[in-house]
Amino acid sequence: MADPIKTTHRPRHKKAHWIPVVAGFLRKDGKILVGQRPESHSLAGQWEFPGGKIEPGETPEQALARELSEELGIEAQIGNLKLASTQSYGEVGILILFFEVNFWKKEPKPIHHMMLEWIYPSELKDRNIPEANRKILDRIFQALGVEWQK
Ligand code: DGT
Repeated sequence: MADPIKTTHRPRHKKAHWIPVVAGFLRKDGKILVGQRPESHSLAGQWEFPGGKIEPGETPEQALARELSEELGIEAQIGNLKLASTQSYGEVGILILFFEVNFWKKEPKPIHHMMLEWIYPSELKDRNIPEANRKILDRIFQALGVEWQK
């Protein structure tokens, strides 16, 4: 008889491969910071929240502080965990943890991104954003305390 609670199509001998990612919601004057992913990377040209992969040995907060320093040149104080999302890219899954970032020193610079922009959250709908974020846009709006209209 077929297993009624089977939830995965992955063959049993294949190990799951997950990559943990952190991203930050940086807010200023009702706007949020997004960066355009560089040409040389996956999802090139898409607008993302600054962040990146957690390295072994790091806490999520340490990883995000490091990524924001490397990518934006800022010294950030990482706030609360607001949201989590998963997305599969072929054989690999990513788990993204979104944190609010309310305080930082220095002005963000596009060290890593093609471009940085402060946009109103409502503008996210019309941007080319990663599917991982698109599919939870309603929850992103809720986390940002913004009215969600389709
Ligand atoms: P990659 O993906 O191998 O070209 O390497 P990186 O270093 O460009 O990727 P990285 O470190 O930005 O990893 C973040 C992964 O999470 C990447 O696969 C894109 C995905 N992602 C989905 N939404 C977001 C987001 O809002 N922010 C960031 N930073 N990454 C996101």
